[in-house]
Amino acid sequence: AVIASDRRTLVVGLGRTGLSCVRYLTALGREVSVADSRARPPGLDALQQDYPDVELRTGDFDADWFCTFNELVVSPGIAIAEPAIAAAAEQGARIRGDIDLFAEAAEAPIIAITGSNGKTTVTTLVGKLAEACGVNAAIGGNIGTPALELLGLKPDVYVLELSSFQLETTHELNAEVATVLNISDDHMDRYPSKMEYYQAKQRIFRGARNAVVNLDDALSTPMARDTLRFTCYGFHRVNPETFSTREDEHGLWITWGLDNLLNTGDLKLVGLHNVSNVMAALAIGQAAGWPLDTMAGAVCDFRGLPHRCESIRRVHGVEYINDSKGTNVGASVAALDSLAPACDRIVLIAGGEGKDADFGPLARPVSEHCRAVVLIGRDADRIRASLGSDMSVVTAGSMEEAVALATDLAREGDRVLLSPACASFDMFTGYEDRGERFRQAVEGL
Ligand code: UMA
Ligand code: ADP
Repeated sequence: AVIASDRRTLVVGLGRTGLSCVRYLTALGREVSVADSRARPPGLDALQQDYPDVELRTGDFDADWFCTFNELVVSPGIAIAEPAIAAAAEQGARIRGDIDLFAEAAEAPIIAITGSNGKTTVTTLVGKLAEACGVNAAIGGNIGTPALELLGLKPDVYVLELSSFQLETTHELNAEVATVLNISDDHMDRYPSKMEYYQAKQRIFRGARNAVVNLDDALSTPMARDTLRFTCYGFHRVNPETFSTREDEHGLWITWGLDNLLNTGDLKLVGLHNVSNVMAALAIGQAAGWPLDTMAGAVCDFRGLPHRCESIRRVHGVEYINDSKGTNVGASVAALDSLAPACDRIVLIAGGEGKDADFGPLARPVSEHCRAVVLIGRDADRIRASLGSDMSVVTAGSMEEAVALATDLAREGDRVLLSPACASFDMFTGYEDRGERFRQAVEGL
């Protein structure tokens, strides 16, 4: 028998996720309360209008109150190490997240995509492949629409982009296809060490049937193999049952097994990291059983997303590229390495809120590919300290100033690249705002 207290759930956080959890749980007839540390959390009006009976407590989390619940559904923006959450867990409360609730209720197979970089690009591309193959896909998760809002859409398949925060609170996802695209440092302000971040990502494989594995990144391989079926991809590893690449006089090909599948010159996406993303998407579609020829045509039509290595404009022989979504060191390293071959030198605009990252890995690509670096934002000095002393580095107080300085430093044949390696919240409302300000400054030149 279910006792009354078994039915009391505390939803922690009232952002998009929290609100989706309130909707879902109240529809199941569960008694829910909500906690949010902010005085006026974002979903407040919707909650008060649609759920006037749901108790909401704002301000500092109250451990005593948290301990009166036996289930906490925690939003991804809140660390489960928060003392009040840890205290409730200690008392035996079950700590879960929206994806855990979703996995229990999903009515169609789940394709689940995580990784430090490329998640949104691959998730969107997999959605396009599904569409081309006549498969009705519902797309959500970290990409924007909370997963619980996809329930009821009756799709053929769910395609979810998942963050390490969402996976941390997911016990069994049971995905049809799961992948960790790559692992490099991110969110080190939320994890005690790389190990915890890596382990959170690995949870995506729990209960999965197919794993898509990036042969170029050992950390993308499932730790526990069980009965998982592998579909692999990676550069220059032509092999049966593998998506790979081969170079010949016609350029770089993507291969499936021993056969050339498509020429990367036909892709509209820019950069080698995107060739990796295309192979990942094809491998996911292959694991899901979609027709290869249709997928090969559809990847060539995909133009990519704004703020991700997006070419804005060419002025006096200098191409300006907006990679504002390059929000960690690994992303900016990939952007530099993959954009450098098609230009003389790069003038990099970087900086912002560094999330306690180690900027050391930026030094090599900066010294190999950059003519100069323009730094902005709070952690500019930390980045400067990580770059070689022979690199020309200047600091700017605004995006407009950064673009003007970069323009002075660039020569014909160069690229000016905004790829900050940092979060944006010290100067902008988000990466879109930062990228938009870059675009406006470039268009004003
Ligand atoms: N917050 C508080 N107090 C609270 C609750 C939240 O200060 O009590 C703050 C958090 O610290 C965070 C912000 O509010 O800064 C938003 O947190 P949230 O958990 O309420 O976020 P949601 O609005 O529910 O959005 C979340 C994801 N956000 C995060 O993981 C921070 C969204 O990903 C996702 O699209 C959405 O769920 C739907 O699934 C965004 C993101 O930035 C794009 N993700 C990170 C990333 O991609 O790097 C992980
Ligand atoms: P995410 O959703 O994981 O943040 P996006 O697809 O939005 O990933 O891309 C964000 C940034 O990460 C891009 O602007 C690019 O700089 C970098 N990036 C994209 N794909 C890859 C990849 N496969 N490997 C390394 N970096 C990548």
